[in-house]
Amino acid sequence: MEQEINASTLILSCGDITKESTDAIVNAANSGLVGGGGVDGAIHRAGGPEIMQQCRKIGGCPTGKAVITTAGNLKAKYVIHTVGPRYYDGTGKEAALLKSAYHESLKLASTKHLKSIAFPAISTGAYGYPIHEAARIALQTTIEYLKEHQDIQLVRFVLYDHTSYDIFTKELEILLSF
Ligand code: AR6
Repeated sequence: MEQEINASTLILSCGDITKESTDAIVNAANSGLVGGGGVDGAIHRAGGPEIMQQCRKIGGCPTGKAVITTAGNLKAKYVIHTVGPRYYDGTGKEAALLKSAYHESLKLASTKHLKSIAFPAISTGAYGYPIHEAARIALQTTIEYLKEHQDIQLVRFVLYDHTSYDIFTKELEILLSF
């Protein structure tokens, strides 16, 4: 699914984010930046050791913030590592922290003058965030950002499976209907 938002294009697609050739791809990392499973493991495996070397130098990233490294052997130029919240019961700061993870990643892309960025569905794997709610927060935050900033031309959400893709598509349709 593709949608123009102000001066930018928002695309939902299904696949493996490590294959993306956007200026940056976003990693769903942990606060130690020590690597792990899921999309984090896939990015480090495909990108090679240079990414981890830079992560070690940076030393960590608080939940809701973002840092940037090279993309090593990947097609993308940079990896933006952000840390989404672990989901407990939704009564804490989960929503605010997930929103912040997307917002800080977009801000970092703007600071680095990047024109395109690809996101996975942050926090919806090992961190257990319910996917409908996570999709709404991801899309709402991105749409708000693109309405306020014209510098990023393309934002892609790369969903790993068809169920996630369908949920993101439905949530985007709902948000656009308002
Ligand atoms: N491309 C796109 N999406 C992917 C890929 C891929 N190659 N692989 C998995 N996903 P997760 P989190 C999807 O667990 O929940 C790690 O161990 C996956 O289906 O990667 O934020 C870190 O080190 C899911 O929808 O990230 C942290 O410790 C989404 O990516 C912790 O997991 C996010 O799942 C972070 O947990």
